[in-house]
Amino acid sequence: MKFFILGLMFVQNIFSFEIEKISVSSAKSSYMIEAVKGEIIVQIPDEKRDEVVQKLKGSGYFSVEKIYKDFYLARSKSSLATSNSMNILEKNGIKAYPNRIFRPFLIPNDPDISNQYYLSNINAFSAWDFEEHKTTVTVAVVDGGVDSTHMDLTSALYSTQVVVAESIDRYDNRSFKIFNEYFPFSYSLDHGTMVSGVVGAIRNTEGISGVSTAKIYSFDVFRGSSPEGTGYVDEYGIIKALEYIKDNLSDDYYGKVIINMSLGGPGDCDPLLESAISDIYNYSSNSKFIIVVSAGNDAGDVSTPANCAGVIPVSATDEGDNLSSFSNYGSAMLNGLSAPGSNIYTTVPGNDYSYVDGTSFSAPIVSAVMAEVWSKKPDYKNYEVIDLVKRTAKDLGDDGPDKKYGWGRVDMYKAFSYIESDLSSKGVNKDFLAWPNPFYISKDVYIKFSVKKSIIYTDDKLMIYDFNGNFIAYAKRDGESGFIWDGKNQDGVLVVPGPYVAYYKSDKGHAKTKFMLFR
Ligand SMILES: [Ca+2]
Ligand SMILES: [Ca+2]
Repeated sequence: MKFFILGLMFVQNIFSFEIEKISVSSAKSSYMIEAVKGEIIVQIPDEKRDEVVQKLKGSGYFSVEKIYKDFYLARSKSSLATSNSMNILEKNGIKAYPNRIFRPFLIPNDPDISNQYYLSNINAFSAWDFEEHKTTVTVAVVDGGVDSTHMDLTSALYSTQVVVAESIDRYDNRSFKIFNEYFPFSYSLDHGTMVSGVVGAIRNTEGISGVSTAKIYSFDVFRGSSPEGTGYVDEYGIIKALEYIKDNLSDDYYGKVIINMSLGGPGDCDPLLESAISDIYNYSSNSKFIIVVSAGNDAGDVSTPANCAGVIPVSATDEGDNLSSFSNYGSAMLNGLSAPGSNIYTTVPGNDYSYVDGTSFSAPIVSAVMAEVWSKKPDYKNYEVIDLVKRTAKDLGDDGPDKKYGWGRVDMYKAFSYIESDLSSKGVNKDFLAWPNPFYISKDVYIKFSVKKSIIYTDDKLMIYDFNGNFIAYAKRDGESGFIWDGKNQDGVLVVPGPYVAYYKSDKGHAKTKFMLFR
């Protein structure tokens, strides 16, 4: 791999490093990356350490600092461009890599008139019909922090947030201050609140519902990056966050942990990322971690770290199950999945909501589906969860796993049906179903219920309750095994949007199903 300067662009920021754009060419193609100017990451075997450090110091590097295992960050005065650094080292037979910059994968979006279509697209509403479960699964959102006072997020969050913040001492040593913040948290980017809403906005009648009921552990790795909100973090910072998760979230208290990274940058995976990622997977004997990463928004090849071995890269789809125009794709997707990423309605800071676009929002959908599967099946190993979600995804594009959609667009209902063997063996048609679900009063007029033949009997009734258990109305009989309801209470008044429960009871048995009602 050769590095050379194509054009220089310096971005001033509040800490002392400068960002440089460099062109990287591999055997296949060339592309621009952003990296910290004058810094390189070098892997130095222990037996060669003194010799290599000596060489580095003789070539203009004033600091060589161990950052992870046998990886070192070498810093020159920033007048030494990254590509020159690489060249000098290559001449000396030392493999070096740029300290790359990663950014969140958000695209500004114009509001559009739709709702949380992504929930029905992945069959979340039908999936939620399955029995509630209480096993803790944590989604670690490695992002720009979260607005912990958002009414749709507060109770989904742990009471602490981890901040990975750059710090440079008076001797010019770079390091990361890692500290806990307590409620209410600060946040460096709105992006983290948007991603968190998709993972787990609270399922109630207010605002939106996230895909899962997972607990969210928020990380702010963009703290201190540019104040205008176009945050970034270097590879060093990402490594520190991953190391923190491995060392601190392996405790049983957090249950299984899914690491969501809706960020990245162009280029191949490098040995430092590979090493940190494989350490996470190898860390615990009970395989309690999964890493899910957005594929990126350049309509080009899959970004890194999404292309690193072991992580689940996620491309974006739209309402019509087509690849979103901005979504990255490529051979790394053969290990990945796709999920809605266009027109995603989610939480933004200040108790507000907005439509957003990007693979940034596809990854948390996959993280959330995996979290739900894992909380139902806590005995599953990580690879069993990954396998199940892949095998139950809706195959799109070319037959089988492909470079655009990976194993397909996630289907939460199919994933759930698969693990509920008692249901899948009976076939879903025989179950007590609400249809259509979600139920839009304005366009659907009635929601229909089909009751299992085995429990249909005389003197039966189907009652609608709200989520707090308050009786709302009786559904009307419609045919032999069906009922309909028009969304009105017993006084003929339309009810408020939100989740409801239908309860059927006869002398032969009873059944319960949940559904979502929208205006
Ligand atoms: Ca809500
Ligand atoms: Ca396919």
